[in-house]
Order: sequence, then structure tokens, then C-alpha cells
Amino acid sequence: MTDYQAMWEDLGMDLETHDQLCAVLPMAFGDTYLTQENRPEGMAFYDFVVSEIHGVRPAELIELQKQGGKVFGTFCVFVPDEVVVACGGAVTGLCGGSQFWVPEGEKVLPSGICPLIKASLGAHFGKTCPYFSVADMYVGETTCDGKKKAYEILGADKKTYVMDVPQMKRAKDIAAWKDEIALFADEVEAETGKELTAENLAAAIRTINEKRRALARVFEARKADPVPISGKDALLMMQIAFFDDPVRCAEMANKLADELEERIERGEGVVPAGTKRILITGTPLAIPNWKLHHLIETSGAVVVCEEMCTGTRYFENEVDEGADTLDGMFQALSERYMKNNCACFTPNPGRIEDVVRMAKEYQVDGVIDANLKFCTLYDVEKGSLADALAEEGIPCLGLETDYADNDAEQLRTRIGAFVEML
Ligand code: BJ8
Repeated sequence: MTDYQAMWEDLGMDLETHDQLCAVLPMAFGDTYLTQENRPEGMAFYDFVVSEIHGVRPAELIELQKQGGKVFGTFCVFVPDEVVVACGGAVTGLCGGSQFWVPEGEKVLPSGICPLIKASLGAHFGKTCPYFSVADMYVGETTCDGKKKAYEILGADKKTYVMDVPQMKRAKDIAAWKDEIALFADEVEAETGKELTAENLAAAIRTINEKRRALARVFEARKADPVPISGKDALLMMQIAFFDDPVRCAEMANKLADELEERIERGEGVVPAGTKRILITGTPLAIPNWKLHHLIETSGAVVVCEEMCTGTRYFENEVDEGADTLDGMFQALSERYMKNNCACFTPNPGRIEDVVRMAKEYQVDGVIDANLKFCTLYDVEKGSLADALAEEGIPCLGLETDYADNDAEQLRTRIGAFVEML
């Protein structure tokens, strides 16, 4: 394994605390992932990325910076990667998915806020995540109240640009998001020193669409019974997609999809046909948050779909490639991104329709609606989602959890009972 100590030191990281994190991650990964049987060979790439998670990709980003490129750290799937990629920049996801970062986050935030936000700020202020350290700037967004206010705290310490996400989906909101994308483009041009043109934006739109199509192919394969890949492995692919170079991401996902399609042809699955199939919906599962998938998949069921931002919301809906002016492309980008059914919108019937549709497409036996503690947006939608699923005769289990492990046994009991009755 390459030694990245000097790189981390150059990034100004807290090496001692970071070492503690590096000591626990491989153990967690080994117990959760490497104990699985009959994994697709294509997962070797993702296992390698995890084994060097704080090394190999940050090193590439530093190389890009040496060549004059800029790195934009983002927290939400609303930020249009296309604009950054068009200007020769790289986007890296920054959402924190580990309890390790939470106490540090609680030093600057109230404890009654969602763990994703606390972990993200904890990773920044504790200087224990190279992705935060390497980013030239952060890009936030006005989705939920917690994130909105957290960006003020982050912004006092590092350049943070905030995009104003509309809270409704009327025509005027789509027009407003288009204007926001145009303003963001000005910011990206200023930061990168590169002009955004119809040519480079069109090329970037094609690149990101290809990535979406590749990820979608893997999900398509999960509709088969027996399912050719575990939910844990598919989740890992998605989590890594937020960090990786988009071209390589598409290449590796396509390779994995090829293998899964061959498995389907042979009738080969990771679990026997007829294993209870679960769709999980709710708040995102940022790396290394594998807790629920692990509990479900060690309770006799298999996760076949995630209706969440670390799932279908990340790749569904392509950007229309028909426009040939910047203005037309901003419109196409706005239309695509505004199709995301995040619970920050009111009303938000699209998410419920999506869950019902996907429950059928992926032939699921039950839905688990998983909510991170203190996320009001998704918590409030629980009721209407449960009602809609009940009407369709689809069993649903609502869960609330955070990153700590102390509720694992209680969750296991509830999940086990749910799977049993399916
Ligand atoms: S588009 S889901 S990535 S906002 S879990 S921080 S909402 S309190 S993450 Fe999200 Fe964008 Fe929406 Fe997707 Fe707030 Fe809720 Fe925490 Fe959340």
C-alpha cells in the first residue's frame, strides 16, 4: 500500500486523529463486506478504492491542482457537476457518513441536528478527511435548515458558495434554478479561470449522462430474481461514484453491469431466488454508512434498490442533449435537476410516486423508510409514504437511526420481525 503520510501532512491534516480513523475503517469494511459470498469480480475495483480511500483519489485531485485544475467539494446532488467538469475542474462529494466525525461536529453545532451535517463539519474542523482538505472551495445549497445554517459556519473557515435551491416546482422555480445555475457558472469560471462555452458544457453534459447511464445499468440488473449483486455492494458503488472521476466511474460501472448481465443470463444470484427483496428509501447513506444494509442483509433479506440520493435520485433523468447554446443548456440542466424529489420540496408527491413505481419495478416484498435522526423533512413524509404503500398493499417499515452503533440490536430485532412477516 502506498504511504500517503507526507501528502496528508501537506494537506494540513491532523495525522494522529486521522490514524485512529484509518485503523477502524478496514476492520469495519472487512466485517461488513469481505464476509459476503460470491461477490461480482467487478467489486475488486471498489474494494481497492476503499482500501486506499484517503489516498489514491486525493492524490489524483492534487495532481489536477498542480496542472491548474480546481476541486469543488459538494454536499448535495443538486449541484450541477457538468458546469465544473466543463471548466476542467473536479467535483468531490463531502457528506460525512461516520460517527467518528460527529463529536467534532458537535463542538460547532447543536447536538440536535442530523448526523450527516455534524459528521461533515466534524470532518472539516477536525482535519481528518483529505477530501475536505484538498477542496479549493465548497459548494453548498439551501435544501434543509440544518445545512443552510451549517454553511455559514463552514464559510467562515473556507470559501463556501451557496446555491439557492427553490422549495417548490412551479415554472417560476425552474426558471429561478436556471438563473442559479448561470450564477454558479460565473463562479466556476472565476475560480477555474476557464471560460464556459457551449462546446465544453455540451461535452460535460454527455460525460455525466454516460455516468448516469452506467450506474442505471447496474440498478437495472438488480431487478432480476435471483439478484446478481448484494445491496451492500451496489451501495458501495454508488457511494464511490460521488468521489470518482466521472469517466472512470462510468467505465467501472459498465464493466460491473456487463458481469451482472452475464450472471442474469446464467440465472446466477448472490442469494437464492425468492429471497425477500427490500427497497430502502429516505435520507442519503454517505460512505461509510453501511449499517442498515448490513442489518437487512444479515437478517435473511436482500436490498434491491435505494430510492435516495445515494441511489436512484443520483442517476435517474438525463440532461437533454439537444440544446446548442449555453442558455438552452442551463434550461436543460435546470429541468433535469428539478426532477429530483428531495423532501425539501413542498409538496413532494413525486417521491411517493417513485417509491411505489420502483417497488413494482424491482419486485420488492417490502419497503424500509429509513430516516436519519433529526431530519424533519424526511420524517414528516413518513406518514404519507406509508399510506400510499398501504394502499398498494406493499408492507413498509419506518426506521429512524443515526451513525452510532448502540441501536443496532434493537434495529436488528425490528428488521428481523419485518422480514419474517413478508
Ligand atoms: S437532494 S436528500 S443530498 S438535501 S438528512 S442534511 S436533508 S437534515 S441530505 Fe440531501 Fe440534497 Fe435532498 Fe439529496 Fe438535511 Fe435531512 Fe440531514 Fe439531509
